[in-house]
Amino acid sequence: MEKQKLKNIYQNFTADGEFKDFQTLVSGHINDTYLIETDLKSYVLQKLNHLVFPNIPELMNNKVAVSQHLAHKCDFHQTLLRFYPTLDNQYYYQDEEDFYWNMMDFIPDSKVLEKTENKEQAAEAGYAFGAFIRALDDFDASDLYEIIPDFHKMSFRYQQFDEALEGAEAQRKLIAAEWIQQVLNSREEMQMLEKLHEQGEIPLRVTHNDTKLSNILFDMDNKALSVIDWDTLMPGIVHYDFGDSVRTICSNSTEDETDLSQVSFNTEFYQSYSEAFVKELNGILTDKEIELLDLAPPTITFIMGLRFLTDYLNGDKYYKIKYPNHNLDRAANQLTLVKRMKESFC
Ligand code: GN1
Ligand code: MG
Repeated sequence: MEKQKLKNIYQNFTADGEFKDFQTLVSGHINDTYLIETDLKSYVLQKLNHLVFPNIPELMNNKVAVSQHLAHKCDFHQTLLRFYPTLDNQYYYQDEEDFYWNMMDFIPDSKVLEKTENKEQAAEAGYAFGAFIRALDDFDASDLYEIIPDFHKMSFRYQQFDEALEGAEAQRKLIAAEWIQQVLNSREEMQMLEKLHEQGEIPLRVTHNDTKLSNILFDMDNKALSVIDWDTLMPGIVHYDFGDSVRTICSNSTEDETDLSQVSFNTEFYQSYSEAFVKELNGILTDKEIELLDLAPPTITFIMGLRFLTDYLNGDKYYKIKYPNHNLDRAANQLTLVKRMKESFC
């Protein structure tokens, strides 16, 4: 991305400071994110992927509404994401190539963790994601636009997988055969949470839907500062957020680890994480929600494996990849982690 282009985009937002320089931030598989340095302060400017997020105006409405809601919560102590409007008073800017941008404050003196290093960090993460859900307990979930319908719905993800399998190149199917078989064998079992949800046993809440470890900013003393990446804020069940957070926080390797013998589940981190999460949500979660928590990590980790595998079979159209079999490697990693989780839970 050239400097002049970013400067032009930055100048369409109503922020203070003269543009000086930028850095590309490595963040996620979907959007392009830049740090903008000005003479006064720094901002995060982000190009949103409109193929993944088809309704950017609604996505921004969700994020701004949540930011405003959280700003009024006296007992919510995280640093809030604050979004900037454009000169046209909208929270997104559409450039000449029809790409959409949004901008927020950069949160200084913060870091992201690639992997959890100790159980104190795991607990800190549990408090952070728990507090985020607690603070949104009185936000009416039906006021949020469903940005990606059926995002964590297993039967929908299986349907996408079935279609991908049907259209996949023979060579890809051959290379991925072991993982395809595992997915085909797990269809019934993996839809348990969805069935319970459909039976009305689990309440609908406002959920973050992308609760990976790297979506928490920590300060230099390893205290959680802020939950970030609000693109997928939607109505959902607590199990989505709990399961997705355990997937990265309680894994001994990253999602990109290709040596599968290194992929294992950290039960000590799981205990610290889940205790903190449940404690933070004391009085909010129902007994049924708590009872079903253990079902969530293998289910949500499986869904990620399924989605990576589907994208591999589709020819890598959804997630950014760094090398040809990247999505397949991620799928193998996640499906292996599911096995390790199930061994631990039994
Ligand atoms: C994507 O782009 P990023 O890393 O924030 C994906 C999540 C996956 C994640 C896997 C909108 O999130 O669902 O869990 O990759 N986001 C979307 O790391 O599909
Ligand atoms: Mg995300």
